[in-house]
Amino acid sequence: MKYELPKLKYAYDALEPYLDAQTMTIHHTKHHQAYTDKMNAVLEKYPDLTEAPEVLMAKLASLDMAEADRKIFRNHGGGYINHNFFWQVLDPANQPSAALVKEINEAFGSLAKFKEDFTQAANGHFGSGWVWLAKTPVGGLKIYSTPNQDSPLLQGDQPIICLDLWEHAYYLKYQNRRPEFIDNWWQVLKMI
Ligand code: MN3
Repeated sequence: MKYELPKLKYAYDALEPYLDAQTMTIHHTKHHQAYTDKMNAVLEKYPDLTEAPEVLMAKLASLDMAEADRKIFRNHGGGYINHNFFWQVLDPANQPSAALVKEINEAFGSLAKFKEDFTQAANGHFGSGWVWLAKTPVGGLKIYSTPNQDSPLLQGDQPIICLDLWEHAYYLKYQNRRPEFIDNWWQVLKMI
């Protein structure tokens, strides 16, 4: 089972000036491509693992794999899955979801409080990783960050909103100004 790099549904400059075209191009065609290729290379060794990467990730610990390969799939399969999701939540065609806003209001008190908590989690994350709004198996909403390319699927949660905190996501435009990148990212998130 070989996976292709999913095409972006919008142009690389569609999120300007907040996310610049050069960063988007390199992020998609180089970084996401590399995660995809390395995931394919490890899955090639396990032809019986035919389920979707998201399904495999959710039961990673029980997969019949060598430990070194499990780690590779966690990192590169995670990179493949997380970036698929990242591009989707930034699609300019997204409409704010009244249902999601209602859930967020119930969980965090208000949209403003949610944004504050999410931003705080992003700014507080050390090193590379992601910050998530995720839905737990019992339906609650949680904000947390994960290191590296770890997916919420690893703990049984479903990602709802995510932000890539790796330097490759922002460094060309923002350099060391990660808080500014995080603030500007809200401008291109149209789901809420
Ligand atoms: Mn990335």
